[in-house]
Amino acid sequence: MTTRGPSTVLIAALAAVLMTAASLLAVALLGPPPGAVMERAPACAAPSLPGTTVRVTETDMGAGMRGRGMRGRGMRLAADRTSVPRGQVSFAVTNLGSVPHELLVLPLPEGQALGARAVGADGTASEAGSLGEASASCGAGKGEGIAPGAASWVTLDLPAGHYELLCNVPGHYLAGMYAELTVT
Ligand SMILES: [Cu+2]
Repeated sequence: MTTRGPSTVLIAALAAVLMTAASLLAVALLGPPPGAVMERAPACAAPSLPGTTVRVTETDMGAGMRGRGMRGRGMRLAADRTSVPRGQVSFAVTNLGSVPHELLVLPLPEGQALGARAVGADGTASEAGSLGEASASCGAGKGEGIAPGAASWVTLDLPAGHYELLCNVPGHYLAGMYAELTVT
């Protein structure tokens, strides 16, 4: 059995100090996350995701547009691309608004216009046929809604076709929170 001499202990301690310094240096060099330049610092950001990543931002005008009804509140769902190759598609959703939002991925049948889904008395569209959703604050998949400043993400396997990305928080689809995604 070999015993650790004082020099081995010293080297181990030195290595630990160096590793701590290196991680601090990495934070300093990489700087603040991209979200830091936004008006409101996000509570979290989506991690690196597999496949083609579609970045979705959700906004509402909040206080500045009050009193003009849902449609006048500037609710918007925007994706950074309108077309992706079939296969693994990840959605990284950031809520830049002042109220909770979510993202649903629904097929858009041939001949059906964007934003034209029937909305029930509860202010939501049918979620039948949904391929998936991102509605967990700072998490993947389904949750209780994405809090303002938070992100959510989901990875889906999408065949070629047309899809409608939408927020189905009551009233939000009618207020204009939808966008089209074509998978080729
Ligand atoms: Cu919404």
